[in-house]
Amino acid sequence: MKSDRTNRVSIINVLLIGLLLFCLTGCSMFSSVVEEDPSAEIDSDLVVVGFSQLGSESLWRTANTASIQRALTKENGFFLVFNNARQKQENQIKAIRSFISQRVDYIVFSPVTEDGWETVLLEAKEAGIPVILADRMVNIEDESLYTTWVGTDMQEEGEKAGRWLEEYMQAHQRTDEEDVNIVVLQGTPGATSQIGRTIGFNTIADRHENWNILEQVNGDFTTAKGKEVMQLLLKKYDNIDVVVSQNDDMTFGAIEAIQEASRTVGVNGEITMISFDAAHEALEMVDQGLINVDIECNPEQGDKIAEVISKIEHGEEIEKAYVIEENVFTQKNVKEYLDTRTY
Ligand code: GYE
Repeated sequence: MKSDRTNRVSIINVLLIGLLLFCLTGCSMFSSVVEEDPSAEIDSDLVVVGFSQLGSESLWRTANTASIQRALTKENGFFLVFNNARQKQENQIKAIRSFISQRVDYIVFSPVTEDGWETVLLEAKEAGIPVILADRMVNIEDESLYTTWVGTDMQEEGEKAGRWLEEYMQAHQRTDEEDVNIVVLQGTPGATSQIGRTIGFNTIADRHENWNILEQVNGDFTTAKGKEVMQLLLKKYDNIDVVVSQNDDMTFGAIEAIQEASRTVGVNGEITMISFDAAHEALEMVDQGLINVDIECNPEQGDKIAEVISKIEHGEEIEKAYVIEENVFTQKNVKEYLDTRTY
């Protein structure tokens, strides 16, 4: 087992050096494939983990990558092979296949969307490599195709947003007869966070006849797309009361679009802003009153993933899902979290 690992690690080392040289000589295609330092001396006891991150579309994603890289270090006994799929499922499938052929000990991956993973997960299972899903989920019938999942309860996050709006409307004495016109900026279609937050919010919205969802549009979890779709929505509707934006990055773009259209947002503005993630930059905007509420989604998943792998290594029982705790931030409670926020 030990010498097997040593062989694998040295093969990987050679591959990494080759890849680095390849990149240094002008290849940009693979520039983020490997972030390990290939020249580093590798301990043969290290647990080799292939991590396929879905992209770098948001502050949340950057924090999530950093959290996993911080946890799966050499000091903690891991050798991490990192791949950034740039929001493309085909890149993730390629990365997973390459991890299988490198015979890594574990595959960690954050699936960009839920469908279409059966074949590659079966290949990993047949190769005897445990797969740990991080953040998003896969939609498959055979749950034995992955070992466990570490993430957050996205549907609950959507419900929290809806419940906050219910209370807000009550506090502002908006009666049930008065229409509340809502637009929803959705994340990547088919991603667990888009599906869960949509179902969660709509479950609460369905209870209110006067909540009028004008449109739900794809903003792809990015600031640029968030701004673009918000500009279109503002041209189309002059009666928007609430924007539900399924991540902070889209919220930044939406706020820019709204302000450029000479409209106002937030606690003292015309348009109520509901956001998700609670990155530091967004929490500052909650503090300033530009975002009314930010539903936290916790990207700090690295330690839990490291813990789960260690448990498997020690032959301990593990759960099929680990759900990370999260909070809701408004102007009332945000100050106490601002200083300690790491992302
Ligand atoms: O909210 C968003 C990111 O899947 C929870 O993906 C994640 C989401 C997160 O791009 O910012």
